[in-house]
Amino acid sequence: MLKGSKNRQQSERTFQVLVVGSPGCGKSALLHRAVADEFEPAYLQTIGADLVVKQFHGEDFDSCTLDLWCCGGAERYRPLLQQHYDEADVVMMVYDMTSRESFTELTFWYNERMRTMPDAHLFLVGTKADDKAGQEISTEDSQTQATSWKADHVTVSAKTGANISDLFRRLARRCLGVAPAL
Ligand SMILES: Nc1nc2c(ncn2[C@@H]2O[C@H](COP(=O)(O)OP(=O)(O)OP(=O)(O)O)[C@@H](O)[C@H]2O)c(=O)[nH]1
Ligand SMILES: [Mg+2]
Repeated sequence: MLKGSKNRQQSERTFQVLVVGSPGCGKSALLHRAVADEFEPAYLQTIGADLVVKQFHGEDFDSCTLDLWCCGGAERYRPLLQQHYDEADVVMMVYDMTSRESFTELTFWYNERMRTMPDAHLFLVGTKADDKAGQEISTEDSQTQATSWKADHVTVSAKTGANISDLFRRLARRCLGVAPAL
């Protein structure tokens, strides 16, 4: 189990998740689909940072709360996440499957995590899986990268909702220490 912390009013645990990735890769859309089950086609750039809280009620394992810290992908917002480095349980590295650049940029976040949050678990998440014609990163390539980074790997679509609940279920299980080994 990752370290997490106890909620003030509840007995369940709360885990801190940093959601990082390039501008426009789909971080906010992913979180919005996860908590509101809606999709916004227009690009509304995140200014500064957002906190999205997702409560997870496991059927075959304990419940938990995920604090998802998501900052705008523009470089000037990166320092906003630094205050959460110490308490991060998971770093969710998001890339856009239709953008090789967004995939390459994750190396920054991988190095940052190795330097400052070596104990945080990694998730590598590919978005926009619905856009088959635009794919620039194959699942094989990203799986190879995930294996070398010892990361869980999931590809999702916020547009269709595909794999979103699977992602958060795996995330909650990983936090609670009930996920199968990689
Ligand atoms: N087709 C498709 N488009 C998506 C998907 N997810 C996000 N988008 C679109 O991609 C654009 C950017 O999505 P955002 O979620 O705002 O990206 P972001 O990573 O939060 O961007 P910043 O806040 O600038 O860092 C929007 O127009 C979304 O509608 C997806 O799964 N499929
Ligand atoms: Mg955003």
